[in-house]
Amino acid sequence: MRGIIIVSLLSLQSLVVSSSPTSPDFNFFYWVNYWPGAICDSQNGCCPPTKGNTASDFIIHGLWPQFNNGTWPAFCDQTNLFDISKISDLVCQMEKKWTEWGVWACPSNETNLWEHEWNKHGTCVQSIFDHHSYFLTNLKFRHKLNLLNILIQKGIKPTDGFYGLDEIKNAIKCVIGFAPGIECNEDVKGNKQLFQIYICLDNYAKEFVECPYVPDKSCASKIKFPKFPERDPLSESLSVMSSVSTT
Ligand code: U2P
Repeated sequence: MRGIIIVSLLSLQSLVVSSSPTSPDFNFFYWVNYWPGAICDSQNGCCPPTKGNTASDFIIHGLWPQFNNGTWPAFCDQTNLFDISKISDLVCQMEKKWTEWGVWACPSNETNLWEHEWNKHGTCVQSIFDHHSYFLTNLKFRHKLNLLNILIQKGIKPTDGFYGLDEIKNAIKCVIGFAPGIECNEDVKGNKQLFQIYICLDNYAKEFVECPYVPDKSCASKIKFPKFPERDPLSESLSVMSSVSTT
């Protein structure tokens, strides 16, 4: 009798193991947000999102699977490319938090960035996410973590002032427990400035973790936190180059 119970338990266990989702074949995630001001003042102008929010804030770039050695998979599945119909209930939220501030093409195309992020990164994480859960996970973290507020609370404001790189990292570490990676670019005068923030998540994108591989993204020890692109009070549009390709 006891033998039968043990055999049944073992077969039940193998059933559970074989029916659970496959485990991730990458090591962790970068969840990356960018600061539009650093795009616009690196080029003397930029193209604001045509729809959605242009309030001063960080914007989602994407959720990127990573390997511990600093490399990453990309464009893993040509058979399941971006399909907006699978995320139609999320579009309103994405228009607020996940927009594209273009520098090359105006007007910027609302869905370009979403399509690119799914095709490049989302197709590599299908062991844990489908279309909907990939985009929803980004939005959930965006609601959970207000990076601009975290910095402002520590006196780090987007007013073209300079702040210590460690000061910025520590402000975020105080809240999530782990230092983020910071990517800089240069303004037109050559000043290094805050461009993107890399938050590390475990390989199921559930928890913040210590970055297994810290991206070295060309910052200086003091970096500029650029202003958010300003509105043109006359046209109600942003004072950038949005008129270029609409003519
Ligand atoms: O660096 C260029 C682009 O490659 C992707 N990337 C970069 C670094 C990294 O550690 N992981 C990673 O995925 C990003 O892809 P994107 O979605 O922007 O095309 C990054 O911008």
